[in-house]
Amino acid sequence: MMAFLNKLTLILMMKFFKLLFSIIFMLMVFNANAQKNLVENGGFEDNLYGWNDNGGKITPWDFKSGKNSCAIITTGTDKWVGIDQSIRIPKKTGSLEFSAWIKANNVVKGEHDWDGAIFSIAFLDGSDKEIEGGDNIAHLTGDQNWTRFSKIIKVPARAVSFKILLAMGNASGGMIIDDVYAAVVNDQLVVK
Ligand SMILES: [Ca+2]
Repeated sequence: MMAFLNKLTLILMMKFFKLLFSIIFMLMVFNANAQKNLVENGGFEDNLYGWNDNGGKITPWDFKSGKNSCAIITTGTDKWVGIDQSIRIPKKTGSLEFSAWIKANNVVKGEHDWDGAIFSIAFLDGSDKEIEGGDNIAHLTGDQNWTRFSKIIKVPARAVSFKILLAMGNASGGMIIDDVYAAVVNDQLVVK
């Protein structure tokens, strides 16, 4: 009887360790795939440090995480008001994943289809000239609760850096932004 119980304990312990090791292994794989955020001060906890500021305001009144976010508020539909950040692309990057949390309040766009509260990516060559391959990730009008907008974009061959643009583009009203993120995509994970 004792021998049987010992054997049972041993089997149970082995099962437990197998489970423990597979959990540890999964956590290691998960960590290896969690990529570094390339955006400087993407959560606006350090004011507008790292951003080119053309009308952004740090606000503690409404945010997604931390203590602050960035609000862009406009009264007319005749201007491009916003913030941007240019970031060098790490070597051998195939694709980049971008995301940001955005909330919109009463956004009324101007006369063009592309006007509105905008989150977009532009790619730049070695002379800081914009090249094809950029994309719009969010284009909002009206009201929108806090929503995470994200997209994986393939890096064009000649791209040296990318620019993240968050703006009220010829639109009135307000947008609030938090947790802006850009990271290299582990290409093995992308289903082709
Ligand atoms: Ca924040």
